[in-house]
Amino acid sequence: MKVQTNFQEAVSIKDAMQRERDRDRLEKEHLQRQKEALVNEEAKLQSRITVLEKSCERCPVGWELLHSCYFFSSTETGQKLSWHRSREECKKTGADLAVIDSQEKQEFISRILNGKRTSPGYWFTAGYWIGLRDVKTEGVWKWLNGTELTEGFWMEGEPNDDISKEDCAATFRKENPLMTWNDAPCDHTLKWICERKLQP
Ligand code: 2F8
Ligand code: CA
Repeated sequence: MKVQTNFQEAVSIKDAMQRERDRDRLEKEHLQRQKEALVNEEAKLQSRITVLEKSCERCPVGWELLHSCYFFSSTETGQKLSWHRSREECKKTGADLAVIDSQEKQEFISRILNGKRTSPGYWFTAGYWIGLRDVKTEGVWKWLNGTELTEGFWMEGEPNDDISKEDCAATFRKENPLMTWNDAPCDHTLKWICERKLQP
């Protein structure tokens, strides 16, 4: 009888231990999954920190980094200025109007503009001045750094020197990121994009 009781006790202890082992196994798997999720999350946060640190270290707050720092004048205030006055505003911050002399920069700027809300009114009132003009010789477009335009990202039919008065270039929020520029009269008022070189 005693042997029988001992045997039953041993069986129930074994069952209990087995159940405990199964619970531990499930708990371990659950913790393993949680650990993997946390490791993933940590990697994502770390890469976000790296991007933010890179940009904060190198550009002032509110400026965007792509080789240089870029500033887009405020959509909130809606302030618009002539090309020259816009340039003066950039200069006050140690910058100048943006030189968009590569497809990479053009796509970067278009992506930022496409993330902004559309302004009401005619499309040609909602652009941003850039550092490009053809004041010296009509049709010869020069960047503010003195180089001549080689690759332009003009809208269809532009530049057209409308009413023979359009010597300054602006970029707009357009669906096609590679066709966003228009030439406009330099005293037309628009927002602006400044570019500040990174300190070496
Ligand atoms: O149709 C294109 C034409 O649209 C406007 O004129 C109606 C623009 N004007 C200004 O930006 C001030 C022209 O530059 C543009 O070519
Ligand atoms: Ca035009």
